[in-house]
Amino acid sequence: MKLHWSPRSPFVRKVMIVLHETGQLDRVERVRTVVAVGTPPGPDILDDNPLGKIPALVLDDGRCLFDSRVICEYLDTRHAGQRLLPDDGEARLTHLRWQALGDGVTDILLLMRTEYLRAQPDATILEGFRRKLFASFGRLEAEAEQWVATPFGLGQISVLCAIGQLDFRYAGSNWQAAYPALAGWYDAYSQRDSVKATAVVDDAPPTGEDTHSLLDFLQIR
Ligand SMILES: N[C@@H](CCC(=O)N[C@@H](CS)C(=O)NCC(=O)O)C(=O)O
Repeated sequence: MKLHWSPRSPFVRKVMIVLHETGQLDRVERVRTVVAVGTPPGPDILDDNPLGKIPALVLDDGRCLFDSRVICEYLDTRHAGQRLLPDDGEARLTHLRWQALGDGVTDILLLMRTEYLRAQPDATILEGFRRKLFASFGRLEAEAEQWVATPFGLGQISVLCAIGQLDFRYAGSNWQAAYPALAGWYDAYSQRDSVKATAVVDDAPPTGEDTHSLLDFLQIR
């Protein structure tokens, strides 16, 4: 199988964590694919994923799976260990709910940075992102204890990738001070081999971009 991949993508990271956790790393060939909202996608990705996004997983029969949710669920049916997304019932709903929240936070972080880096960012749009982020982190904090009690799975993986993205692009935000239960949980789960091995890395040349005023705006210093 061929995975459209980048070391910078939090959504690709979800897939990489699942591959690690389920012992399937050697089933996938990673192909570096560069995408960005501000850059029109080329045929390298569009031929496989018409939405022009990564991750995208090309199966051996030529079909392509996207997005990360579909890929992770597919991979989870291809191993003999404990399922990361339980088959049915309350446990499945719990993981799907957390996945939606984690992925939603990641989406906001990506969109917020895109807006912020525009020549004239729209203050109203940024304010909307800010409120949604605070509300989401409040919800994550309130539910952090339940995650320890729930077997590790896709829900926790999505939330880990969302928080990893905050740390990656907004290092120094000091979110841990405002959300201590979440921080404790995050620290503990960050020790997993799959999480350590997939930390997001920026291999692009430095842009001189300054996110400090955005950190002030977020007021989580
Ligand atoms: N819902 C999608 C989101 C994927 C996504 O937004 N990926 C980013 C990279 S982290 C991307 O491809 N951005 C390029 C674009 O939106 O055109 C998923 O879960 O895979």
